Amino acid sequence: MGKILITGACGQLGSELTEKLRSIYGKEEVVATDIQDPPESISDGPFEYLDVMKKDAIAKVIDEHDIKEVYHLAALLSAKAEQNIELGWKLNMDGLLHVLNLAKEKSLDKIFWPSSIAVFGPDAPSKDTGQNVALNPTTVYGISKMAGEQWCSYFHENFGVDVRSLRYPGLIGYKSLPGGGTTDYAVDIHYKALKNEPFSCFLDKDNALPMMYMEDAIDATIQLMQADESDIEIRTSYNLSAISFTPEEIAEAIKKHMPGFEISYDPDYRKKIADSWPDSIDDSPAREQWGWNHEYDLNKMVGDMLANIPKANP
Ligand code: AKB
Repeated sequence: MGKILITGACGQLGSELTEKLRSIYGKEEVVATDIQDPPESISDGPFEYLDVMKKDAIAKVIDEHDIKEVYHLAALLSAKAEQNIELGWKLNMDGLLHVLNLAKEKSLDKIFWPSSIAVFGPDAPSKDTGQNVALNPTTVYGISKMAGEQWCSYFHENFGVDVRSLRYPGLIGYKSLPGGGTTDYAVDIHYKALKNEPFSCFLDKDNALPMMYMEDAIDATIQLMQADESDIEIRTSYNLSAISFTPEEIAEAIKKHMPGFEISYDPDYRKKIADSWPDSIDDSPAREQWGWNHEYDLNKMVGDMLANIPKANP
């Protein structure tokens, strides 16, 4: 088997996925790439600087490292893309199309590409949003994810590219910080609590959003990529769900550990983005077709975050 390439490996998801894939397949088998300097946890294995908007540069890494599988994670998240719409579109679309075309041209084995709950717009049912409801996203990020899903399906249908995808909810982990997302508050809140500082939230207290603990997100990703090709019936992207909570609810869960914790609300432009997304997701196709099951609920996640952030940041 050839090696695995990860783009956007220094990001919140990328850094955890790099570690996990290296622990499964061996350090030398997983080539991490990014445009930023790698943290130590990534630079202790193969690393290349790579701008995914340059197709030739991606092709060179694929050839030089005998790559057969790509986890293409490099992207601008929702809040950042809203502030730089041209870059949001260019990075998110060009990067994906380059990877899909290279998968076709070089007969790569498998591609993973993350979609998001951002594909849904305000007209989708807000509770238990199903797999096949209308997608009318109102953010640049959401539009890029919706178009990307259709490209994945197109390359699978027409060129046999084995591309697999998940619509991630907001991801919460203690090993690295997210950057530029609307769901980032749910990570930052733990850091403030541990510093005994009050937290000012950029969403309203009742802005419910679908969320997931990073351990679950990594398990889902590996499970999807290891599933038999015949079990993968959806080639756009699978709904994926674990928990759903409001800022007020996560603050209450933190207060169980830190009774003095204080939260206040100062909604900004990100509230409009959150308002356009579902409150919760129905992911039954993922559960039925390849056995997905989450492990962490809100309280278990908060307890784990509060226990592990100090260990990860000594
Ligand atoms: C974001 O907030 O932009 C991301 C996402 C939900 O895709 N975390």
